[in-house]
Amino acid sequence: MITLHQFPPAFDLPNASPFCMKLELYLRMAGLPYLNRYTLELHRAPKGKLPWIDDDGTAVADSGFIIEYLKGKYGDPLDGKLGPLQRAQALAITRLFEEHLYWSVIYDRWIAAPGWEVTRAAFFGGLRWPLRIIIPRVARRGIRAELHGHGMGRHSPEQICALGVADVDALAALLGDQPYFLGADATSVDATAAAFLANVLLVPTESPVKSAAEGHANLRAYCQRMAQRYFPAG
Ligand SMILES: N[C@@H](CCC(=O)N[C@@H](CS)C(=O)NCC(=O)O)C(=O)O
Repeated sequence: MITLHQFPPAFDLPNASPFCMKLELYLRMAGLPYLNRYTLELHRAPKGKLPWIDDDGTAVADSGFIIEYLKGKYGDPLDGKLGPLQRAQALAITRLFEEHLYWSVIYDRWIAAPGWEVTRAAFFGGLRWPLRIIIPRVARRGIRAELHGHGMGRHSPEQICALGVADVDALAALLGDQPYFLGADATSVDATAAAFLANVLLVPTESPVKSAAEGHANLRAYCQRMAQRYFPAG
């Protein structure tokens, strides 16, 4: 049995970590049974980040490597028929979400003042004093350092917003009027896309990036379509 180690749900989403939500969505899309284990124990994760899986004693970390592992062991019902061009498009779209848009989402949640108020209350509001004061400060300092290391955190707030909005506009153009990112059928890139878009559109934080996404009817409809199909109770 596959055990999925991920953060506990937050923001009324299956997961407020887009990477965790991506993997749970992939498991559902591929029809693979799994058990959820909600955890904050990053030190137990093989690479110190969530999600990771334990598959009957085999530990695998990183959502991308996990999906490759699952395809190798259980088959590839979603992407098996894709040609080289579609695979290249999927890779480019995945990188756009995970390696670029992700960082403006992180900035909006953890650094921009309105987002931070909401994030602090949602993630740390339940802690007892003085942890309620100390932990969020330490966590935010770590995120600030990560943003700086990536490079996104070196830009002005206006530039970070503009970069995020440009990503969202490009993704809306790539989706166009197709039901899924690669056409008529859902593929694994939709696990990434729907998880990241839900973490932009369906969160209680407000930001120019969220407003830009809300301005694209196709992105809103896509998110709804994916949620109804794969998280029908949610
Ligand atoms: N490339 C990894 C990224 C995972 C990742 O960044 N997870 C974040 C949550 S969204 C995390 O665990 N952060 C905790 C930390 O860095 O300390 C994947 O695809 O799984």
